[in-house]
Amino acid sequence: MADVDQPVAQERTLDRDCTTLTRHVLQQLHSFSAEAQDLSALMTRIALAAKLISRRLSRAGLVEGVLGVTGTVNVQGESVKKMDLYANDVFISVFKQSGLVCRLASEEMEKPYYIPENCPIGRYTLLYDPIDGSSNIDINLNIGSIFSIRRQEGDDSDGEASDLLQNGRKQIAAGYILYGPSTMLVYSIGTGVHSFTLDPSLGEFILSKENMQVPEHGPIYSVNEGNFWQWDESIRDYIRYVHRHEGYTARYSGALVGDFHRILSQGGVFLYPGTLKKPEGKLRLLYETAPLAFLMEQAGGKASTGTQNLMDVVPKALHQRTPLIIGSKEDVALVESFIQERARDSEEATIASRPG
Ligand code: AFP
Repeated sequence: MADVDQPVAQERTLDRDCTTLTRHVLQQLHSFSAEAQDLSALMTRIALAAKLISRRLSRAGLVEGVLGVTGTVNVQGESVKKMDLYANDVFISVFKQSGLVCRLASEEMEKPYYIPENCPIGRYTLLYDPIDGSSNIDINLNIGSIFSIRRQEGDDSDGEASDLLQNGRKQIAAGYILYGPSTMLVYSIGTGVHSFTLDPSLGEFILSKENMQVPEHGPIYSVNEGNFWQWDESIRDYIRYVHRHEGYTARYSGALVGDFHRILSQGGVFLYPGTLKKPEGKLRLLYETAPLAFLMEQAGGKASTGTQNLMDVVPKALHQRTPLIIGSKEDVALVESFIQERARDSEEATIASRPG
């Protein structure tokens, strides 16, 4: 007997296979307006960058010039890997002659990179971390790229890009690429968070999950506990709390994108707090923490510096760092409660120590 459900199942599979990133962006915006076309074109080019980087990574151990360091240090004082430079150039290259992006700002460049031929019409700036978690490259573990798109405000005639020094709510799109067992692209244009998986046989990112929602609470805490004695007492209080209570488990890969993806998928909290030597933490606001905060808010979670909603932080400089506490609402609130408690205690102690 013929299987009557077969055509339906086949139609569903075909529909899923045809939901490419480009089509999805246009569907999300329910429009073919100029802005919708722009966003779709921007995402298509980011996807191309992702495919180029992914292709190079997949052959890293086989070809010359992929693994290892360049021997230089970047603006952050970190040693630059060959893949950092390659990925940085890939993003610049895919936006040349796009007419879309006038400036790109990245972890690897002290100042924004201008594409003069795009600037008269390019209304957008791409902020990105080309390779996040680069210490994982040489040992073949997961790494990522993070991106954020902002509208250019003003003509930036002095080349200072000061319009970028605004809070995270100015982002019109953000996302990341995870180079893991498969390559995934997760993005939001303010209409939820959607994940795509690269189908190597098609060379296309195909929709995996629409409207990802982070659980209200999750079992995972993700933090570098090697910094325990470098943290403020309030963060140590939180860690002691999870050690003493059942139902928590630690996961930390040393690459933010993978750790974030786990929290987004399963719930819990990722922390990179300030340390004694670096009270502002390690992670950069404009192209690491703000884009991830945008995604987490869109997925129903929260991002905080510990004392402020991360989306409200206004940077004073392009490469400014912020502490990061991000994930399920309840878990972020729990970390914040330890910080607030210590702040209250120290305020009371100050008042009590005042003479008379
Ligand atoms: P690298 O790119 O230098 O490996 O740094 C990765 C990163 O910026 C982020 O991806 C990690 O979450 C974090 O730093 C790890 O830092 P620690 O090694 O200090 O835990």
